Amino acid sequence: MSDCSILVEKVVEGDWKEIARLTQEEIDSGTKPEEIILKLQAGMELVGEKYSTGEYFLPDMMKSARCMSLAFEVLKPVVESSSFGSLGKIVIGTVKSDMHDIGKNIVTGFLRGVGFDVIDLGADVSEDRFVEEVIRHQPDILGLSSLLTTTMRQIGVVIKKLEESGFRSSVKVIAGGAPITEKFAMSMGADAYAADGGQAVKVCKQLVQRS
Ligand code: B12
Repeated sequence: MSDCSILVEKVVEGDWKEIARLTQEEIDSGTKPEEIILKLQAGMELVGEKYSTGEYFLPDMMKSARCMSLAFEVLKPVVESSSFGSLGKIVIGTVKSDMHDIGKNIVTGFLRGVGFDVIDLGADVSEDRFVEEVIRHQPDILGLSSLLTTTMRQIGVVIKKLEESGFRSSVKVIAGGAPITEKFAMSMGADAYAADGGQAVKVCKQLVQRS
């Protein structure tokens, strides 16, 4: 099995020009999309570390983000190709003041791939908008993503707003994102947590069975 090393190298270097072709080659050689995503995610963690230590700056992170997004554009049709009926409805978004959406997009792809109907609100979504969309779409699950320690408490703010609006009991809330742990998600009042797309599929299936 391939270790996706060229692909990871390109993502870490922020060299986006050949990313789409290399990703397609990786798929064609039989590597599972989940495997490719996990490897690329590890590459992005390395980019984050380089940013923390001052080796990389914001433009470097942006170039790597572009690579990751381009790779996922190629992976998306493979991950999302589903012939199942709807398993349930999910509204998902990244919380207010947080622009990170790559992980959320990947989770969305996985959930759609197994047959969930997912309404993606994008990034930087306010608590008011989350509540409005829950009222409008009446989803089974609300997914909240946060990548910054400065925005992770916003998960609790959204859940509190849902409580105040009287809609908390109508929807299960799942939270995720690099700084989020199961313990933290629960302390914010969420029903569930998942660390990645694969786990999110498993947990969301359990959540709809329980409701
Ligand atoms: C790419 C990136 C960016 C890109 C984002 C582009 C985009 N469209 O998303 C850009 C360049 C814009 C960016 C900007 C910033 N960033 Co940034 N960024 C990253 C980086 C390198 C990778 C994130 C990523 O895409 N990872 C790959 C994906 C696949 O992984 P993931 O997001 O974790 O998602 C997985 C899981 O977490 C989970 N998941 C995610 N969401 C959800 C939701 C649900 C419901 C579930 C169940 C699961 C789930 O499943 C996903 C798939 O497996 C991280 C480093 C890191 N270690 O995370 C820093 C990082 C998050 N950024 C950081 C910082 C500081 C910033 C800036 C403040 C920098 C600045 N000075 O401006 C800004 C903030 C902008 C803002 N307001 O949001 C810090 C945060 C530190 C902290 N303490 O909070 C990090 C950790 C880098 C570092 N080491 O310092 N960033």
